[in-house]
Amino acid sequence: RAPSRHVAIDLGASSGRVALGTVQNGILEVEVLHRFPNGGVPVAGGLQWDILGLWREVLHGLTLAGQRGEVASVGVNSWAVDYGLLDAHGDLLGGVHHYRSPRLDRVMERVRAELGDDALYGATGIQFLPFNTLYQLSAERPERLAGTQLLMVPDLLHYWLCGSRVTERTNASTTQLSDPRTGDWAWALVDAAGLPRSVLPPIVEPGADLGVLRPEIAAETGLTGTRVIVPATHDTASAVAAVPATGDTGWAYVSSGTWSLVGVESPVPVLTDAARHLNLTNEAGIGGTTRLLKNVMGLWIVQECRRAWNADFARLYADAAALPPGGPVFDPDDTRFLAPGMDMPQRVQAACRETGQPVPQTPPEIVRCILGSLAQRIADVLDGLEAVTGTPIHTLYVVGGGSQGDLLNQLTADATGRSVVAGPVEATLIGNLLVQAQACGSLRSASIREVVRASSALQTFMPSASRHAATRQTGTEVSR
Ligand code: ADP
Ligand code: LRH
Repeated sequence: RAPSRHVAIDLGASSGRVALGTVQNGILEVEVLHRFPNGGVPVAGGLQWDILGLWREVLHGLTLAGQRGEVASVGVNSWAVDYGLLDAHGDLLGGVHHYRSPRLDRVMERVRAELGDDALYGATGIQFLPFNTLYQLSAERPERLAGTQLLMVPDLLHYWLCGSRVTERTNASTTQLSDPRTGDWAWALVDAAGLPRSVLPPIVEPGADLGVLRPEIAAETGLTGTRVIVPATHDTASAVAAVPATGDTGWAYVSSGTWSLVGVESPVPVLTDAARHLNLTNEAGIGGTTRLLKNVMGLWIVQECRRAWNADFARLYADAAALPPGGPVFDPDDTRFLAPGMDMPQRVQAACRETGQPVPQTPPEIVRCILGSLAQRIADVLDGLEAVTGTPIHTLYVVGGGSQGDLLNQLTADATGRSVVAGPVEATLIGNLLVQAQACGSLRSASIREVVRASSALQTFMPSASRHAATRQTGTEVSR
């Protein structure tokens, strides 16, 4: 059977990539064609994304793909919650605000006081995070919303690629404006929040075919006949789709990058009081599944420290691994860590000092402290997930860029007491590509997870064992 070729565009908060995926005989080969950095741009007291810069990188990646021959489809995923506003002519109005922008100070508190937590959680099942799209829209000047249409970041790029204006269900779920039972917008909540219904585009499922590339894009990139097929456009949903687990229960995942998204897959949304008290979220997954998970602050804290020190990741992680076990831990989900800042190392030190613990001094000590704290927090969230679902978790699958960190993987195995299976690193790209391939009929009867398992190199970390006990399993590496 002829190979089927697809292009995935994965925009993460810290970097983006464009990759070519080839599916043949139940195996996926991924070639990353183009990588580029991403991050917030401070502007006029706020923080925005360089959306046009990202678009230029995407076009460059697509041109590289076009040089490789025929491509059946292309699809974009990105981080959640952020959006652009289009005017009646389809022009982007202003920029795309970053979810860490200070413009959101105390907006969530106001909306929660007005609408009530029961109504908000009951309608959406989404965790209270200050940057959810609901609060971002509530922070907009009303006249900016009048007569405009919202497109989430991947939807905006799909629009620029092919002209179609829709949003996709997994990312729509992160807005805290959609109903997990119907998959449609939670209209009563939209009305109660005073948002014009016309702002919200129709929702489509992952795998929807949006049509061919605009003629000028096809000509520019050499991708003639290529269709835009919507993946799970929320990066975490694509990553979870590519978790190499077998069976439906008994396992959890961490999608590890800028954030550590810790959760389980559930056949139905879990909107119980217990879930709400733990502030668990019910984001949409592929195939009608629910991603019952929690945002843990993740490697963002290390990223900001690295920026402050102007240091190299590999060196920091190697030096941190050489330190003796133990040491101080803090709560990484404290909101003090949310905003960017060159004082991130001092924030970590203050959190240790305030809880009467030894204060880490050197960069490796601080990194070690952050990783130990993340591992402990992941363990706490797993206990909460077990309590809420009533189902024991024995294996933890860690996917994403952070799964390359042996030290964090071992600390996570130790803190959770579960075996940790690390990889694939590019789970988001893989999930994106395989949803497209499935929509094109190229997987035949194989499930996405079967293809991932057959195509990935994984590494297992056992609790309390030394780091040298990590065992290699067979498989092929994703090329970098
Ligand atoms: P995002 O999609 O949120 O931008 P990624 O999945 O690309 O994030 O992961 C980026 C993170 O991966 C970085 O913050 C870094 O801490 C971690 N990382 C990258 N390379 C390595 C490595 N060799 N060892 C350990 N961690 C790494
Ligand atoms: C990870 C992520 C996460 C969201 C956050 C805003 O990249 O999509 O799932 O909560 O960004």
